[in-house]
Amino acid sequence: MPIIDDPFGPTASLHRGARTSVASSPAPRAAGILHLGLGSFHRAHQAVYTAAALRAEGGDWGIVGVASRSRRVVDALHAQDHLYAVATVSPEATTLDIPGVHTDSYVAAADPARVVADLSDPRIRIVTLTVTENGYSFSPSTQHLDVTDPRVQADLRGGAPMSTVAQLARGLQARASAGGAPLSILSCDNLLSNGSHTEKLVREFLQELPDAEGSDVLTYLDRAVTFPSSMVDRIVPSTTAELTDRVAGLLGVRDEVPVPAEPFTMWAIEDRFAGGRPAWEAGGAVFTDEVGAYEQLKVRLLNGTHSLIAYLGALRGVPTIPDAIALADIEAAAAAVLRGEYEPSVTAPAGVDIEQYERDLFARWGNSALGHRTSQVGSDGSVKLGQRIPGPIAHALDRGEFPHLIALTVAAYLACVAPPAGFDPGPHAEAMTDPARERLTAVPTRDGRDLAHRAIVDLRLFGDDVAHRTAFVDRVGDLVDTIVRRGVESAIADSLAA
Ligand code: CS2
Repeated sequence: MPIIDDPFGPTASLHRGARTSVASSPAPRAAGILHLGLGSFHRAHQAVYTAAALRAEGGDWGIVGVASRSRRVVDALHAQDHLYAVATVSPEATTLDIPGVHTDSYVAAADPARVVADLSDPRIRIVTLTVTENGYSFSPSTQHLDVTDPRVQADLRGGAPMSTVAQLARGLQARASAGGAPLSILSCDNLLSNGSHTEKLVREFLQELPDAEGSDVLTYLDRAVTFPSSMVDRIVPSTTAELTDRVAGLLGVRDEVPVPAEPFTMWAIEDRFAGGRPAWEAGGAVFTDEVGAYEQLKVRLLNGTHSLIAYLGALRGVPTIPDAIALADIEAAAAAVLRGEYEPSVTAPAGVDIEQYERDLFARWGNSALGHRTSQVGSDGSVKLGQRIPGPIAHALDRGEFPHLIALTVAAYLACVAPPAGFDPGPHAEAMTDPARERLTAVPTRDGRDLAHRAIVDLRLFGDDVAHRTAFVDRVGDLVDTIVRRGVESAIADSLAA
């Protein structure tokens, strides 16, 4: 039985013109949150917690959702009174929840000045971000704002800002001039220390501006703006036509933009909000001083292992994460990297039972009803792996141990997105998008070691420390050669036996 869980009562139609009325239009109320990155993850995570907070305590915490470029979700949301369904999917059941918390939405690329104007509006007290690891204009090689990025350069010259960091910086300037109301900027992306990371990049952008432009706003930042860190967790695959049809069947009306998600959900947040916050704990969010420990646990154990499963799965020719983890050698490799190479590098936050957490991970990856694609998890590996692997590599090598399965993760990643001449990684690898693809393939490489050197040392994809770990770089190269010459099964067997 679907649960249609609507905070505002069943009064209106989800879709204009639909015959059946099953969900509501939210009661008119003001927005207090501006969200940048109106993708599926935000709609199945922060929106659901905000709905629970509004149900519990009310408050002017409606969300204005800003999509970066695509009109698809924004147009559909306007046509549906900003209502959509979150389908919680497991092999046992599909249940529906309609958050109904968005008051408006628009596309930043079409209206960048509006982002700045909204950021300067004192009624907005929180800006949340889900712009992906790739959306922060961060250079792993310098560990600073990527001032060589043409978009950042254009944003520094002035005009309507197109990059997220510039939108925040320009919005903060406008807010400082408009009275400087307190504001919190809350990153909800899978980055370690995502709050201080965002703050650092915004400040670096402002420091690049001529003095007169940058200095007042820096004082305002010190006085009235906070950047709390948060750890977000919920597996949210892309929506498929099959899911859209299934939701239409359950709802009795057509929702063009439903979001599938797993039953598990978690949010750990630092409680440092300059202008108040919704009662997100009503949805189960944990407010804690240990967000760093939660982030490490999640980014390494879940996301790091997820990357391994995705690349090995794609090379084995399987379309989804549950298909991949069902293969005995991939399951063994996942268990080995998780327990032997990631777990030793983390300290569990108080109250988290790490063994239970790990058992849950295998059940979550195995959720066959979700259909999470290997190509989705494998996309943007150049930026994702930079968050997931450097700490655990250093931790293992400094203790005299060798992270063979992390080396295999990187080798499989390279075989997928920069396949050596004559090697066909298959359709799921080809479907992976990655901002470093062109740089990786621009120069032909002689063999695996040459490719690993180009990625890790020349391009510094995973930062400075990994670039100096020569034995690791060579091992990655040798594993690329094994994948190409003897197949991914051999590379997995070699890594497990090492
Ligand atoms: C995944 C994450 O795509 C990926 O890289 O590892 O999106 C993962 O599903 C989420 O972080 C789960 O919270």
